Amino acid sequence: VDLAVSVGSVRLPNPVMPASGTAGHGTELGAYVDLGGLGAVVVKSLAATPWPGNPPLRVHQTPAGMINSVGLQGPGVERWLVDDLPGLLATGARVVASIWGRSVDEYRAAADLLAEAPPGVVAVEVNLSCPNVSGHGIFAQSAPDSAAVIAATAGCGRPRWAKLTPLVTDITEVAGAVLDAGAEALTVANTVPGLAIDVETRRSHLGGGMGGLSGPAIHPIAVRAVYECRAAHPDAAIVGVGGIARGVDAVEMLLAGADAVQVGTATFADPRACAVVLDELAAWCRAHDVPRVADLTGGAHDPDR
Ligand code: RRO
Repeated sequence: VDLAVSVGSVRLPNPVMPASGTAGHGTELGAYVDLGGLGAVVVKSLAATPWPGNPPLRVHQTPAGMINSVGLQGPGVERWLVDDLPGLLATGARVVASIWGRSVDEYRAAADLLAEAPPGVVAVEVNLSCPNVSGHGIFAQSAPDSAAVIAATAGCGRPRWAKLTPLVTDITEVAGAVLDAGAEALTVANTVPGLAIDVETRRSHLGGGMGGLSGPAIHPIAVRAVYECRAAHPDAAIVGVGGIARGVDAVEMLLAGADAVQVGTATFADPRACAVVLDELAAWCRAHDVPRVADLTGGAHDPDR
């Protein structure tokens, strides 16, 4: 099976990568999977400057899925370029840097610092949709705000993937705005804001209060959002993310319209989850006589099948 895919201008040997926030900032998953053998490695969102993140607890399990309020903890782009990136590139991984900011200018600063990153940083995912920036709304809930951030991040000098939230009235409108502003791909989608209350303390289980719900609960939401984006923007590159834990989940996301997929929450239960999804995806293609995994993309839209 030919596993190679393209996400816009970025050629990847296969379509499976860890979602931002699940593989740390460097080689954390390297003890469990061959990072160079994955499609790419997306690191946790970085700001221009170091950021401490939220107080504990930062993750909570519910029957529906996981809720996190990590709060964007990170070393900042400058330290990351020196402390984490060289080791990650040494694994042979294609690296996707994820950036965030509290303002258009903070996004611009983070992007500009990435201009000097080596070519192994193949793309920059612009995280417009973190639910845990205290005191701030979600950029991706506004098409004009999202477009302004994408326009401001061109200085990174590489393809930008806009990471969207599914919690909007019309995700295709935001998608159109970021594509018009220069995004090469859509990453669809981030976690969904949620809250879990400890009935004894009558307070949130999480130190940060609200959190982002992920895992199986959001899989159909993400598949729907990818499907809508593919239908509205047939030529867009799309990276599908949300509740992918097995090969068939990835097949479903590709059929909805994704060119590649990211594995997030499943990685916390099994750090080899990306490798499992990739192996099962390849086996599924063999069993179904699909010679090229790229041929699956958008298959659920094809009226002839
Ligand atoms: O760090 C976080 O709390 C976080 C981020 Br940046 C994000 O984009 N999505 C999420 O669920 N958590």
